[in-house]
Amino acid sequence: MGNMLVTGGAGFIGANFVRMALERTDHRVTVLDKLTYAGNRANLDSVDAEFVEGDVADTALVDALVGEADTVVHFAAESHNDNSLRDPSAFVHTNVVGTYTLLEAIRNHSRTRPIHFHHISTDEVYGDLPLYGDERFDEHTAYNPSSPYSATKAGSDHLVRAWVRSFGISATISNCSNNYGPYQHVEKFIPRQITNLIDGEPAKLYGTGEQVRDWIHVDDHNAAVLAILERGRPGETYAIGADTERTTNKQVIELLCEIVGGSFEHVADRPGHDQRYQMDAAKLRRELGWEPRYTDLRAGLEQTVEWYRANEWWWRPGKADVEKRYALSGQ
Ligand code: NAD
Ligand code: TDX
Repeated sequence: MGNMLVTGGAGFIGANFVRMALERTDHRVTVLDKLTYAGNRANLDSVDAEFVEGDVADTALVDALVGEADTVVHFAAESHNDNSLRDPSAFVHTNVVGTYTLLEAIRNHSRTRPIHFHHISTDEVYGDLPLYGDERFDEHTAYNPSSPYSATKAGSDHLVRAWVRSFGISATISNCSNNYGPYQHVEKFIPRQITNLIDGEPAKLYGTGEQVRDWIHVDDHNAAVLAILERGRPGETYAIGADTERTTNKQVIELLCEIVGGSFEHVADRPGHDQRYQMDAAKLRRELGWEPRYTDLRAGLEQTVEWYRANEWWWRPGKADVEKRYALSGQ
């Protein structure tokens, strides 16, 4: 039984990951999370993991925690593009300096025993694709990030590769497409629309809504991360995406309006809005035998809507503030 340190484990994807890792593996899990606005201790209610509140950029704390781990899975990040357009500073701190701090701790402890680092990243590091083509991103696509968020994630990926090549640490990277599912913060596209519609408010579509995201259920993402931890090759990068049928933001909103009931309105567009993301996960499927389980977006959304209906206590407290912030930018 090994010790796994999970950073950002009180956030959306991290908390779902901790639950899955405890169910499917025999690792002991320690979570390091700063509990920013996006982190919620309740996401780990009745979960058998040790919880440490702290910053991934805190050198002494991180070195001590990495010193107890065999595996480190790094989810902690500032994760929302719109916030990075309002104030990028926390993105540089957490996504760049935080990742650097972890890498230095891994380098330090790797001198005396094996330790593996898995870095969770995003398809946004590749920039965007033309709306109407068939191109996809894969592990060989050149980096071309658009927003402060994606630029800091791109920077963190480069740091990981440099620490592998220059210092010989053991690390893997995964770049995943847009996630949805339980425990996602109401600032993000799908939960924002579900909770607006539950409140009898219109869903909010940026600009024309013709942009395309490559939606994947959070459990499919996390199952891929476990497959990489178990069977991935150190030093490698894996693209993660579920090959969901191409769906525009407008079509997602229309689906949600049908499922929850209600209507949508167009609001101000996001500056520099990426047009289309699409991942080619052939390497992950071929080499690690991973397959997504949620292949029907409508069914996945219905299940997610049920979760938000049943867990209003979870999302209600932050909802009004998020909408107040969006209103300031006409969104
Ligand atoms: P989230 O915003 O829901 O959660 C982030 C977590 O990190 C929170 O619990 C927060 O408290 C914690 N955190 C933030 N700054 C910290 C710091 N300095 N020290 C310690 N903890 C800190 O994000 P998410 O959507 O769960 O994303 C998790 C990871 O997955 C991120 O690295 C993100 O870039 C990546 N990712 C997300 C998506 C997506 O669709 N959400 C897709 C691909 C990749
Ligand atoms: O109210 C909205 N209306 C709207 O039309 C919001 C919040 C978003 N949108 C659009 C913008 C995007 O085209 O929906 C799409 C999805 O938006 P977000 O949920 O903000 O996601 P995105 O910017 O695509 O980034 C997400 O996927 C990649 C995550 O937030 C990142 O952490 C991840 O790296």
